[in-house]
Amino acid sequence: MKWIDEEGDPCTVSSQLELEEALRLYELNKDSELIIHVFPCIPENPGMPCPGEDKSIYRRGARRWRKLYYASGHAFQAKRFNRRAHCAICTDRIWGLGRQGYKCINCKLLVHKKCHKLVTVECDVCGLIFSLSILQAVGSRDSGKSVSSLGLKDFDLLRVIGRGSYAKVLLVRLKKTDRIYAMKVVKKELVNDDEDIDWVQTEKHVFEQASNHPFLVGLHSCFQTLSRLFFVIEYVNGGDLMFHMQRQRKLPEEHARFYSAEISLALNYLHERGIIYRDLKLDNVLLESEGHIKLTDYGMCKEGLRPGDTTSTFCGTPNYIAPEILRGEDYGFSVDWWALGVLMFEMMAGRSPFDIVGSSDNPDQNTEDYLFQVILEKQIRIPRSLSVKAASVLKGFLNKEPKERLGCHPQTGFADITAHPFFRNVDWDLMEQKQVVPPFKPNISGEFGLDNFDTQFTNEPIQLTPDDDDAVKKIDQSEFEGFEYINPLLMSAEECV
Ligand code: ISQ
Repeated sequence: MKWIDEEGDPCTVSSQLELEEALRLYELNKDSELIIHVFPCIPENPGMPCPGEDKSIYRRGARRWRKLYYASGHAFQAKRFNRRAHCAICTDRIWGLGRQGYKCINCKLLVHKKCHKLVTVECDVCGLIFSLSILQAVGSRDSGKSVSSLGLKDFDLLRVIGRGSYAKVLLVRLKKTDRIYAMKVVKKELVNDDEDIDWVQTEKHVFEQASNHPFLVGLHSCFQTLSRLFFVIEYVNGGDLMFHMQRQRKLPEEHARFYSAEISLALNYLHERGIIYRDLKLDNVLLESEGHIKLTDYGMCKEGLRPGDTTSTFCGTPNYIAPEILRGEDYGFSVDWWALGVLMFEMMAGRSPFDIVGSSDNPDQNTEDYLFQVILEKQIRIPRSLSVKAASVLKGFLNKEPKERLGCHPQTGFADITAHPFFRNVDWDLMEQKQVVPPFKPNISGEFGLDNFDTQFTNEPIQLTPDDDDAVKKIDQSEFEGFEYINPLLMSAEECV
């Protein structure tokens, strides 16, 4: 038997006790319906479908955007607990079928669903502004006045500023406020299997968390049309590190120290929240107008990892992929510290640690497989022009063995980085408060700083192609239910009304 929980996920019911629990929850939650599917046989292995079970019957619910429940500044998400967890209100164990517990996505407070309204302690992560803004937003919703979602009509589309395999990034103006944003546009027809759905959901969820950190680009809002998903993102006008490296060739160690320290703080913030970034590269490090960094693009992130947890998906940008991924091993946060090593090498040496002299003339050495072989086997040679401390930090991050890599010790990982001689003079607290003056202030020229973006993009025509009715008909719109979002932290008072 499979019981469909409130999120639309199937839960196996394999004993009378579990069936009674499903019935008890149905009564307790005053749910409008109790859905149970009965199959003639049991799954081959736990978690596998039963013989004859068509998984598409669950698709609607299973992929629905995770709902947030707000109370005292907390943003709770329903969760299923497979370990011992206790409610912070009544202290009883959170147990039973389905998502009986709520977990605050910010401070991780655990409570029973039935207890969440009793929480009086404010969320300590977001503090007062967050709860006030949420209350403002929720208050107007509860009083029947909806917080209207934004739409394409609310924006002037100004220019193309970037493009990836899935998405196009536009520079846009919110008409109501004249504020400028970046807008990531994803065609729904490209989001067509479970992995793609996960990707969009993860990106949105990481974005929501990122809005609380100075070195991560934050999300303003999300909306959709029949054919597209839109992420309205904070606009960072100084260009990316790839753009700047193409003009500087290599950076003084002092500059590389500043950028790598800010990047380390951003990565550590994500790791502390169970998120592996998995896509650190020069193109994803943006510079804001003063010269501080902001990481962007969370589509490759993996979330939900607890300390010591691992994952195994093969992904990343070839030049930055860590050896443990190439070896097909399970991996964790270590892959981000490897990528930081590659990026620091590129900044200080002006080339990749895996560039092979003359490889462009030899077709055999110009393949991805050859690059992977080099990453796995070649000993990294640090240019003699670099200082001893720089050479040591690069060797630390570029250790092919993740257990021995700088930053990867389960208990002291981040402290090992901050204590490394290369970072000796960094005041990490000042750095995190953006109180350290950046070594380079981008020249914000051209309208909106557009001179800092590649003309390959900015010269592209801006219009979005009209919807193709036949393609739109094939899209299951229920996949995208609940995608709309407005970030109360980034909204000004007049926008909220
Ligand atoms: C924000 N500002 C500038 C460029 C961007 C590219 C991708 C995502 C967000 C961005």
